[in-house]
Amino acid sequence: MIDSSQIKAKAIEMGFHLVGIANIDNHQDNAVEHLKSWLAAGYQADMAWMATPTREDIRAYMPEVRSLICVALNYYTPHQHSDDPQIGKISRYGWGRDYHKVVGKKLKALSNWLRSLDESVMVRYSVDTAPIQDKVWAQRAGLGWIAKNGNLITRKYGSWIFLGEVLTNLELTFDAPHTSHCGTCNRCLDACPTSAIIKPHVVDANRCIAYHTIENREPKLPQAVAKNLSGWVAGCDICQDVCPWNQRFAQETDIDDFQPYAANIQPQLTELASISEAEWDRRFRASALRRIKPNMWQRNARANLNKDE
Ligand code: B12
Ligand code: SF4
Ligand code: SF4
Repeated sequence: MIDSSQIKAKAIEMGFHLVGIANIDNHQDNAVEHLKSWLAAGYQADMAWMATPTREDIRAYMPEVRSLICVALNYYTPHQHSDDPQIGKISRYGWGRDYHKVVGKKLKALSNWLRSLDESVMVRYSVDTAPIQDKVWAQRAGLGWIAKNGNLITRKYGSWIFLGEVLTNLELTFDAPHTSHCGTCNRCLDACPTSAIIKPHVVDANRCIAYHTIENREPKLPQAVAKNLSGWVAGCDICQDVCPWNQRFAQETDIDDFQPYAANIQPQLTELASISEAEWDRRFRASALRRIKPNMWQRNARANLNKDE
């Protein structure tokens, strides 16, 4: 008999900061309906892959799944962004080593350990690498709540965490879903420079700086976004920076891989505006920022320098 507390203890021993177990049935959170209405409204912009039906049905991804072991890794470091208009802002999530690699390596180790317990154990793991709603399952596993700014906030680390999960056929003891703690606060909605949080919990990617700097492959950014970039060239942390939970509870990570590469903290906009393929390749090795191609860095930097005409 494999015990849930044994699995949780092993996950913590392997370096995960939070772990919880989600039931795959009986949810009252309307997550599928919310996803459907978000897609129907076109808030996924050009991310057509968000509409894959598997995202709405975890059994379509793994028919044998009985439980999800959800984990979080804190990535916060105390470095700060610069307000110098010549310096670009890169989101904290991209400062250090690619989180897919860091979280993925630990998930692989946890999966291998589970498999070694009994030959009947089946596992699949994901860190935003499969069509699974990471935040929804993390809330169901009791790690934190999906907040008004669209991020999962934890009581211990705020929202500066990456999420991942192991799907398994094991029948485990489930944790209770986390309750919400935004209360009457609306700071993130008020602070978003492009009004991308169109109502609490709903982010329209068409307006979101994070979407446009990371995912939009068009040669030009929409005017409404370009003129409100506020220095951001890769992602955007504004709605997390203003959050009182982050201001009170952020704590430095103990994971060396998440310490920033020096060039990512205060990059010169003029350098990025003309970054070459070779320099991009050298600078963003083993980085989640590789998703942003050289021409996108140039576009994002030039828009901040008002040179995109
Ligand atoms: C698509 C995506 C994006 C898109 C869309 C953002 C979004 N909020 O959906 C873009 C490119 C904009 C984006 C940006 C960012 N992302 Co992103 N992204 C994802 C991805 C792939 C899917 C998220 C998703 O399912 N969206 C669909 C919508 C419908 O879901 P939702 O916004 O969570 O909405 C839920 C609730 O809000 C609720 N809901 C919806 N409507 C309503 C209405 C009411 C009344 C209520 C009560 C509830 C409710 O139901 C929904 C669930 O079905 C996940 C990885 C994954 N596989 O899950 C990472 C993920 C969410 N991203 C992540 C990160 C780090 C970011 C950024 C912070 C990066 C940055 N600094 O720039 C920003 C944050 C932007 C923001 N404010 O959300 C992390 C978040 C970690 C955390 N602490 O939450 C994730 C989980 C990746 C990971 N594995 O760690 N992202
Ligand atoms: S990431 Fe930036 S643009 Fe997107 S919702 Fe948050 S504050 Fe608004
Ligand atoms: S700023 Fe306020 S409303 Fe927004 S996520 Fe944080 S607590 Fe919730």
